[in-house]
Amino acid sequence: MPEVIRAVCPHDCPDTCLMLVTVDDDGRATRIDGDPDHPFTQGFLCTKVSKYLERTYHPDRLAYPQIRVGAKGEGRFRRATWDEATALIAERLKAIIASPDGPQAIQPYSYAGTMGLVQGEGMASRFFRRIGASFLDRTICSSAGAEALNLTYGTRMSTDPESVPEAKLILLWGTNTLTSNPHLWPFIRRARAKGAPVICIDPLRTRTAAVSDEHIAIRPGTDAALALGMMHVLFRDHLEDRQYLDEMTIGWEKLRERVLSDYAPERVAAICRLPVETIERLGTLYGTTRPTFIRLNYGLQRHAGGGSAVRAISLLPAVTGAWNDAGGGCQLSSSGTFAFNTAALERTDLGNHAARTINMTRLGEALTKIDDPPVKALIVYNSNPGSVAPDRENVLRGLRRDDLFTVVLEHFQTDTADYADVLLPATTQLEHDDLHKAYGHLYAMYNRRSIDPVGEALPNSEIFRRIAAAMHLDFPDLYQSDAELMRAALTGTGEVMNGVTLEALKEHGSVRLNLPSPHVPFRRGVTLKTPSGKIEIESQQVAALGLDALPCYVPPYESEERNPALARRFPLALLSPPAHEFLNSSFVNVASLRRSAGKPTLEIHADDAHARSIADGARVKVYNDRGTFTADAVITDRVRPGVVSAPSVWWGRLTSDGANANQTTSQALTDIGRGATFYDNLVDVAVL
Ligand SMILES: Nc1nc2c(c(=O)[nH]1)N[C@H]1C(S)=C(S)[C@@H](COP(=O)(O)OP(=O)(O)OC[C@H]3O[C@@H](n4cnc5c(=O)[nH]c(N)nc54)[C@H](O)[C@@H]3O)O[C@H]1N2
Ligand SMILES: Nc1nc2c(c(=O)[nH]1)N[C@H]1C(S)=C(S)[C@@H](COP(=O)(O)OP(=O)(O)OC[C@H]3O[C@@H](n4cnc5c(=O)[nH]c(N)nc54)[C@H](O)[C@@H]3O)O[C@H]1N2
Ligand code: SF4
Ligand SMILES: [Mo]
Repeated sequence: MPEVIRAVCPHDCPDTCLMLVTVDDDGRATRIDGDPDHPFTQGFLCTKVSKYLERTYHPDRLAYPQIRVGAKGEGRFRRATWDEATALIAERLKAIIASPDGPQAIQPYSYAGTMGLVQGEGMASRFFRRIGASFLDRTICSSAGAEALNLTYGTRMSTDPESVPEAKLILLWGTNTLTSNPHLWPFIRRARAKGAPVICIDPLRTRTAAVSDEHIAIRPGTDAALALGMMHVLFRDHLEDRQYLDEMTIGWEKLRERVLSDYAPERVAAICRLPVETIERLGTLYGTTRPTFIRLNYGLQRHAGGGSAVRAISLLPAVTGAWNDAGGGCQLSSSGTFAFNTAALERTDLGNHAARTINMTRLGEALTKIDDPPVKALIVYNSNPGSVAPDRENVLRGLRRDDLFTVVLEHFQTDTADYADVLLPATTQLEHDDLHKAYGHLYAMYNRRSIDPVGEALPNSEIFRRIAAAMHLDFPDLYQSDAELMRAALTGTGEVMNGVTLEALKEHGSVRLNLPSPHVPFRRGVTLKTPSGKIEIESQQVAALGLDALPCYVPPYESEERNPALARRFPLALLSPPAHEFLNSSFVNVASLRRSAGKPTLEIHADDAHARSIADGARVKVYNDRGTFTADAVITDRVRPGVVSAPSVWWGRLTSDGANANQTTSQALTDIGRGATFYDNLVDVAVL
């Protein structure tokens, strides 16, 4: 009899779906579905993860450890045993630790290949802390917005997504919901059925924008100005909620003065390249409707002023008091609502706290420029920086260094794996157990292993245990089992986690946090974890970063405002958001998904195409001073003049020119949170 096992989608996606895996009598998974009983998953999986079995049983899955035989980057390996591979890693790491460079020359590099707590940083953190390696500042995705919310609200909490059907107005702001957060859509649809208009603010007419009631095609990187312009309308027309502002915030009077003097709709219209009427109407609609819900997402943060933009937008519901309403407020990430004991799981008490920290967004620089000490060993897990990190030419130049020892834990031979000295096969989510929080809902989740590992693959946790053993590291915390790691994460967790026990998680697969339903995080009367206990519209902590204490508009680095000479040479703003069929660089090697994604394309407006004699379908090169990639031109009004879009993130090794959009992206960091600025990227395009 086939068995149905509850698992959790491990991917970096706000939806964290509960999955049902059907396993037949000989232990093979034959079906994968969304759990119909889960309140957020509601019985469906997205386009990509519907193909998770094709990915899991892919003929290219890494099935045994391998050691490099070719030149660096050639991607040629020979088969090794686990003992041989871990012995080699132990020997090389010990030699670096004993050398004058010391343990800080060892660099972990990881992100969110799996969001699982155990197979994420659980054992890895313990290992790197115990050996005294450098730390990694994990900034490639969400740190600008996360930090902006921490500074403004003291936490990363959001509107309860299940309360969205109560909203009477929905702004989808810098989010391609249908692609990157599809399980929110049924809740939006319910609000819409009751009459709530859905307005999408995105430079691109994405599939989400196309089905919204209105699409506002803002100029990239200017969202803070739009939010402050809306506030101008709100204060000018007395649409603010004084009671909420007085009780719950500090600095609102100064904000009022600021937006009334500096952010008049006429000025904002010029900055955002939108009609004045749009700003007036949006401000009025926002101020005269309750409850209002804003889904803001990561797209708008990947610019110089990404942190300031999140601060400004997240303050709109403070100005109107929308935070006080069920279904009102805004949602960026709910992850701060969870209270797993990550300190105990990752043993953040251990190790050399004075070790340096490398910003993952600047991996290219770290590998090619930093010398105190240089990075001598790079250990990559849960990430594919050879495809996804900005300024790819620099990253690959660094990875090519002969004196760099690189270990990659992976499912596949990715762009990064090509550069490994030792390539180790890791298990997928179906092959290991794990615990999950979510950043788009309020359920803690348990992933039960459903099949045996493919080949000799091992979970990340076990790989680090084996490397520790090969190094003869004599610390019991490095040898705890996955079950013990889960217990650590679930012990001493606080009230919000009451009821979130391993037993309950195993039984139900998913347990809602101990919160009222709906959870209204910033209702009047709540004390926040900021220094003042209030929403910090004016923030001394922000001022200490050298920024304005009040929310403000910070123009893109690569813009006429900040670099007119560059803007003349490279007049087109390139966005490279995820393709519908891919999850960052995951799934690009899954044949059915790659077929449906087609080839690397560049969407360009007819005006910009004609000015360059580019015909629809022509092969073009997209370039700036950092690098070049090629794509097929698609002439479309889905992009506005001056903006081009290259759906991403392709693997260089699977494209005809070996390149991808990150050839052109920069290592510059956001104003708040030291985050990546993938979409702050000027290019030009020419027929090849
Ligand atoms: N299918 C799919 N789903 C995913 C992912 C994936 O790769 N594929 N990735 C996952 C991950 S890691 C993340 S972080 C999330 C990301 O989810 P989203 O935040 O939705 O991410 P993006 O697609 O990068 O950006 C959303 C939209 O922002 C727009 N945008 C770009 N610049 C600006 C701007 O300056 N202002 C405004 N208003 N909009 C702008 C882009 O055109 C894009 O349509 O999605 C997750 N879900
Ligand atoms: N141009 C451009 N670049 C981008 C983005 C963009 O929109 N445009 N998006 C950015 C964003 S938002 C993000 S979050 C980053 C994402 O960057 P990454 O976190 O690197 O994400 P993925 O590309 O999905 O690669 C994850 C890798 O982890 C591996 N993996 C999965 N599970 C496991 C496991 O259990 N063990 C091990 N050892 N490996 C595992 C997968 O096989 C995959 O190769 O990319 C960023 N780069
Ligand atoms: S929507 Fe997100 S969480 Fe759900 S299956 Fe797809 S990637 Fe996974
Ligand atoms: Mo991300």
